[in-house]
Amino acid sequence: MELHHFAKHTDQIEAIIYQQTLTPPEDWRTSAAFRALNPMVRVPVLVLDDGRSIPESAVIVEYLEDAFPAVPLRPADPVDHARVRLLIAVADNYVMRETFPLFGLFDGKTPDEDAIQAQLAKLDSGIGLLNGLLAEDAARGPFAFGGRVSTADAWLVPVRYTLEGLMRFSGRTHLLDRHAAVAGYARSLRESPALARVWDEMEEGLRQFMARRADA
Ligand SMILES: N[C@@H](CCC(=O)N[C@@H](CS)C(=O)NCC(=O)O)C(=O)O
Repeated sequence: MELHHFAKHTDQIEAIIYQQTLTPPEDWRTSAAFRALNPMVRVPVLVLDDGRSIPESAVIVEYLEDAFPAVPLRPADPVDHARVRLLIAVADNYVMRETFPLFGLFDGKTPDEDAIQAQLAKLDSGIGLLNGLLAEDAARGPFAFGGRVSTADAWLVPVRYTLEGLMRFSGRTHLLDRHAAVAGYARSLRESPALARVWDEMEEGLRQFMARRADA
């Protein structure tokens, strides 16, 4: 995933959008050139115009904030910033991380229902934590925190989209029934055209992936 032209964009949200949407070369898992960009052999990787690369989404987001300070997505107040970081930590460590094993579990030829239930319980507990944080701040507006787009939204959009994908993939459409704030975030993010665009492009990416999978 390369972002050669990100410097043309005027704010970080545009750059973050490109982080989400540009696709790496087909052979990225085996390519020596890709390994040189990111020894962890994972996407995303931000490649600067001068060829230097920055892997790891958390590092990329912080770099974009440092490189484009004109439109800050980090709150100036340290306590508010801590809250944004907490949202990110909970979304990443207790929600996103618990979704990954489930895709594998649901994809098995003979799904192990006990293992699925155990993993769904862990995920439900993480979603509950995130839901609590979102609900506490809901009165201030549609976004993750403070009624304006922040770096927390850069995390929350893909996390919420992943939950959407998991519900569709597994047919377990009830996963967010008890978590109204997390469920409703899919609607409220559309108040920002940039966040809506990230969601729509992830949707299109998944559609293409599923079509390729069905053909294979
Ligand atoms: N901590 C990394 C995780 C990145 C990650 O795990 N990316 C997945 C795709 S979403 C990946 O590249 N997995 C390796 C693979 O698919 O071979 C980050 O936040 O950038």
